[in-house]
Formats: sequence, structure tokens, C-alpha cells
Amino acid sequence: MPPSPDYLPFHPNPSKPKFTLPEGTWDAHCHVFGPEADFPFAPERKYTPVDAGKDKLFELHKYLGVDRSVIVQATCHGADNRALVDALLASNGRYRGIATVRPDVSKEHLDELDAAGVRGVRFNFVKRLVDDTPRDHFLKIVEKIKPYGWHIVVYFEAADLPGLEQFLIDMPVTVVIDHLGRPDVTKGVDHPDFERFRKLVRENDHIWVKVTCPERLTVAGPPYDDVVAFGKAIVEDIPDRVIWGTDWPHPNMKSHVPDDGKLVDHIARVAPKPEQQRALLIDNPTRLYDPK
Ligand code: 0GY
Repeated sequence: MPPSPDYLPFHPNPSKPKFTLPEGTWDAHCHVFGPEADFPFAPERKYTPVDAGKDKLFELHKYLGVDRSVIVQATCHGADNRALVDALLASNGRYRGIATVRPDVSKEHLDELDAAGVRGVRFNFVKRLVDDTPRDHFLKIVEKIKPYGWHIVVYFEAADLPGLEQFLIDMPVTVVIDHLGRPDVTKGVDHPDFERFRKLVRENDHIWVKVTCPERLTVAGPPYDDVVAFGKAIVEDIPDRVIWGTDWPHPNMKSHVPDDGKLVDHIARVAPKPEQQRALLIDNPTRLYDPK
């Protein structure tokens, strides 16, 4: 499968952020893709990304002022976590990982992932990215990861929340929701759909939210004015259970190429207070990914 012709590569030279990231900042959502020559993409993938290996990621983090990071396994690598593990080992303990595993995953593989820095697994429910998967598949995985103290990261579109809500509430481990639950921002921040999402995360303290991806949620385009109120609402609702990330290298972006410097600047708009920034960028991800 050749690279998708309509999928834009990542920004070759992002701007320098105006917002200075505090020391100890975590980018809690980014990916490594290949390089394909070393780490081939999964045959079952729904898109072929542009190569975006660990060296490019480390370079970007240095440039932006990011100290620590969580690399999330993306669907294009399926359940082959080799590129992820390779990047984690090269980070000398500074980075953590979220893997993808199947229900028949062996204890040896889980041990290997844990030793490399993996702290959770991702369950993807976005229909354009994965085939429909029975709930039982996920429940078997949860039983296997529970003894490691890992959590799950879930990715879904807002329209699918009603069907998933009880599953998330019943999870016996921490749940981290990707990209603000992917609201339809054209409906406005006061729409009952987003109210329902807010209620879910307010009332269930095992549920965390990633305040990420204004570039995906926007309809207006940069500087993502139409997404600010959504991120701000969640930061205000659950200040101790939010984390931030770049989502570099931004797979499947078709409308525009996100400027990672500008994504850093977006933080100050959704978390204007210094104590909110500290929680979002340092204290919360440290508690989740490197507790003492
Ligand atoms: C993201 C978002 C996307 C892709 C994936 O696993 C993936 O392939 O997560 C997307 O296309 O919205 O988090 O990178």
C-alpha cells in the first residue's frame, strides 16, 4: 500500500513556540512511524504514513522544549510494537509507551514491553482506522495487563460515546480518552453531546482526558479558535486528570500541515493559569507515567 496521496507529511520546520514549556514537560501523545525499511507497517493497516522515526521525534522534542514523552502505538503498526520499543530503549528511560496487543499476547511479551517503559495499551474504536472488534477481545486484554498496573488509552469519535460509555465506566483500570473525545466542534461547547462527555469524565475519577488535537477537531483551521472552549472546559472540570500532547507526526491530516510550535502555543489558551499548566504538562503525566 503506497503512502496515501492525500495525507500530508509533518511540518519540516515548525515555528519556535512563544509559550515556553516548563522544565519537565511531557508530550503525552505522539507516534513513531517506521522508518519502514527497519520497521515495516502492518499488512492490515488502513493508511500508510510518511516515515517518522525516533530520531526525528527526539529532534522535535529538543526544539520545542519537551523533556519526557509517551509514544502511542498507532494502527499502521498494528500489534507489532518493535518501532515503539526501539524508541523507548533509545530514550534512556525518559519516554514511556502505550502498546497495542492481542488477547493471546504472551507474558514474555508483556514483560518485555513493561521493561522497555510501556505503561498501557490502546483500544481504538475509530471506524476508519480499525475493523469492528468484539468487547470480549478488549476484556481479555484488560485481565492480562491489570497485574502490571497499566492503563488503557481509548480512541473514539463523539458519536460513538453512548455505546461505549458503560464499558468505560466499568473498566477496572484507569482509562485515558484521546483527543477530548473527538467532539463535533460545530455543535458548540454547550451542546448536550459535549455536556454528556463532561458529565462522564467529571463523575468517574478513573477517567482521564488528553487535551490534544485542536488541529484535528477544528473546522475553522489554525489558530484553532473553534476548539479552545472545549479544551478549556475539560481543563477546568478535571484539572488533575488532563494531559497534553503534540500528536506528532499527525497522521491522516488532510486539511493543513500542523505547525508544532503553534500547537505548543495553544496550551496557554486552554490552560491559562500557571497551576493548570503545571498540572497538565508535568504533575499529571508524571503521576500516570512515572509515579514514585
Ligand atoms: C492519532 C490519530 C489518528 C491515528 C491514529 O492509531 C492511529 O492510526 O491514532 C487519526 O487518524 O485520527 O492519535 O494519531
